[in-house]
Amino acid sequence: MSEYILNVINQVKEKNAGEAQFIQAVDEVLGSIAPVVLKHEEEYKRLGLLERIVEPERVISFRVPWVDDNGQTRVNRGFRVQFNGSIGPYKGGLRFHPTVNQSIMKFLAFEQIFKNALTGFPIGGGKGGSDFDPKGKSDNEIMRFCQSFMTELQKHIGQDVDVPAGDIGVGAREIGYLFGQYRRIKNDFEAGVLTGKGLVYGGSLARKEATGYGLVYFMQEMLCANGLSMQNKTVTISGSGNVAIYACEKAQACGAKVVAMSDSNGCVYDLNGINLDIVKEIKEVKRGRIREYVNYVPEAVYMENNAPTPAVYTIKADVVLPCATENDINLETAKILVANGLIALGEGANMPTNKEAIEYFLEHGVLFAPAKAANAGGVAVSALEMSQNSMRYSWTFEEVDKKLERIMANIFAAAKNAAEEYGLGTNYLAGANIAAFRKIADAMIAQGVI
Ligand code: NDP
Ligand code: 2IT
Repeated sequence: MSEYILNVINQVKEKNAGEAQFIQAVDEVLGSIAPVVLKHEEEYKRLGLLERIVEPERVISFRVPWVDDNGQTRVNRGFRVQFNGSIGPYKGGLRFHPTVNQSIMKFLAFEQIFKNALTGFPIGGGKGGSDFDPKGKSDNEIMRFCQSFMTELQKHIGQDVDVPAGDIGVGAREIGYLFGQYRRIKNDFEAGVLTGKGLVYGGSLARKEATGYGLVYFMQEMLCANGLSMQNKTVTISGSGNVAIYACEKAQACGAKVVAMSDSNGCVYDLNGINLDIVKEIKEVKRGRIREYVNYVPEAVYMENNAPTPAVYTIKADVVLPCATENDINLETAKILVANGLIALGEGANMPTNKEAIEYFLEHGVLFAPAKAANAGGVAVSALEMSQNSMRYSWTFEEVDKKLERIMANIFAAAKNAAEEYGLGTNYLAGANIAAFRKIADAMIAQGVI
């Protein structure tokens, strides 16, 4: 390990005390790029490269007041972290969830820098959101919240400045309200200012499916490179939101059997294979809970979460796709998964696996597909949406899907090649971090000390 890296990690811990998720994300990235840093240590030190890469270019925090259906004024906190714009306009999703705070925003924006670099598109790293809880809110409350949020956010974004999209709690409905308010304030149809838009006003076909499909394309590449495939594998998926649903759809299309999906309360286990139409009906149409699945399929079992291990991870599976939230899998959970015969794990969520669990997986020969590579399909198709908006043209579903498949194969190749170049075997986490870091470092060095 390089002393320079250790010093920077210590500085980050001191300067960002209390920001546990941000420190964790920095530690994971910097902890795995030592082979590159050691080669250029004097230059990087002189240029303060690592000190700059861990400091956001800008953190914006703002008040979001709105009035609920009872006439009561509520106040939430909004954020946009514009972390690194060296390879393009800041790009990254918006998360609406009660746990949102500055640490989570900074970890997500930091991860996004490297993920976006891996896509091959000219997009920098950013993230935003609010501690607003969309659960149980009426459609009108969601609209008023989105309008208030955008009234402030619009000062800081633009199609060549910063381009938000969805994340947890932000889907097509929210993007629609956000886009409407932006257009109204700016009096300008600036289609490329947000991605994940509805298809009738500038959205891209296959954006909704992109993260989940991309995750399975990446898994196919990784399994294939190791003489395996998704065919006939038993799969469990955490979450039942956007990423989880389309990961399930593509896994099933590849001949895998998905036996469980979850939400934050618990999971459903269906030995005959999850009926995805029912999950879509519950989650996309009714905005209900996954436990309702057993009302449609009485043979299925609902398992309530019993801390510390979420129920979905107690089920035997060859392939596990965590698609819910961060730090879902700790060492204890990792041990259960390995004891149950886990072959491969693909991170659809951002940072769902903590450091000890990752180390345990790597030590036990589990093929590990790291988030910033494996879930990059969503932001990659967002970049394709920006391209289509610039051209005032749209590609067919098949065209976008084909491009996505190629992009995911390229990302896997970049992670694999970097891992091999540095003698890291199948450590695709280190490979992805190294491949992305080299690109960001080159761009930052070329642009001088800014
Ligand atoms: P959605 O809001 O559509 O779905 C989120 C899912 O995760 C729900 O099933 C939700 O359950 C569950 N979940 C959320 N928070 C928690 C929690 N604290 N504990 C347990 N379960 C939880 O979000 P997405 O599918 O878009 O996002 C899922 C993950 O994928 C996130 O980590 C996100 O950052 C990442 N991601 C998303 C991309 C995208 O394009 N949307 C792109 C790349 C990564 P419940 O309803 O009970 O809250
Ligand atoms: O984490 C992510 O990559 C996203 N939520 C998608 C970001 C985007 O700009 O499409």
